[in-house]
Amino acid sequence: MKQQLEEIRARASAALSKAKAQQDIESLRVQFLGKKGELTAILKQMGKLSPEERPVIGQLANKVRAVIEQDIESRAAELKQEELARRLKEETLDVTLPGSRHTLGRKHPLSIVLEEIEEIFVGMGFDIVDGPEVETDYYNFEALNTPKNHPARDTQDTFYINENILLRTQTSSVQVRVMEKQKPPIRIISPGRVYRSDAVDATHSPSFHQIEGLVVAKAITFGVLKGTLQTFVKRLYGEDSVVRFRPHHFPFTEPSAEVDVQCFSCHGEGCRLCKGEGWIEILGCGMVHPKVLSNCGIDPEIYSGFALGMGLERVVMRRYNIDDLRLFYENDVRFLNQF
Ligand code: 2NM
Repeated sequence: MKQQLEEIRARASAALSKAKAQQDIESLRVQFLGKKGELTAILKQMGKLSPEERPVIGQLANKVRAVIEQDIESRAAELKQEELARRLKEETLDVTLPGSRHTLGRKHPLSIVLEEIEEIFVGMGFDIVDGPEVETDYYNFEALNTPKNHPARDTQDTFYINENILLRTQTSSVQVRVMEKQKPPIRIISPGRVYRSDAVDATHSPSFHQIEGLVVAKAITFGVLKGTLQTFVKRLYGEDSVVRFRPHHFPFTEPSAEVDVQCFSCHGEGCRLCKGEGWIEILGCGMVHPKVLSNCGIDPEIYSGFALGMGLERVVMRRYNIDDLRLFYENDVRFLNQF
């Protein structure tokens, strides 16, 4: 029995040294020390021994158990060390590798120029107002002195939801809403998206952006309009800009005008940028039609006003020499990264 115990110890030791994983160690523990293990099997035979032999073998058995337990523990510790060494080697982190860059987005060119225009008007005391893009026929046309038979209402030109509801074709509808609610003096701009039933090409889009301005107070004259727009154009295009007013027609203003700025590339000589004209059209404007004022509950005998409207895309295209407006809406970062 003594020999058997020695032999178990030797086998356990050999097997443990070959164990490759914690699982192997665990099954060896069961094999040698478990309830149905080899050591227990020996101890069960202790009854056959003489009273003299019993304590000697008992002691030896305990020693063998202790040795095996010790071997198990040290082999487990070894394996843990090996595992750590392996992971340290495998999971090395090269801190000298270049980092992964987080690219920051940037402002869209339309936003850059819109904010600049807003700042100019805010500097002259204007408020910025917003309104619905889905409008009623009344706010988009009727209130603006654009009656049912007016060509601007053609279904070819306007997106109708139904007979009475449409996508706004101008942000003047916002100004009608403000005039209805607010007593003069009124000094606002209403930038925003507008819609026209146009096919997409380099210079047309069914959806684009407008900035409209409105001033209503006592004693607002065409002179105030000219002064305000001259200031605006000089702030946008430089102090030496030359501005000209040309008579025009809009249903919601009387008199109406279009504003040109002298070509900043050729100074009026005529070049590619101004298509040989020497002048570049930048906005439409006029004195608010008395009918529009009274439609909005403002007495045209007491108050007068001027209004203006310009297309944002066109301003931005000229600023950055962009020849195709589709670039604004395609979200190609190669384009957007340039601003
Ligand atoms: C333009 C040109 C001229 C305009 C008129 C109004 C309102 F609401 F007061 F009647 N808002 N905007 C206006 C006037 C717009 O766009 C080319």
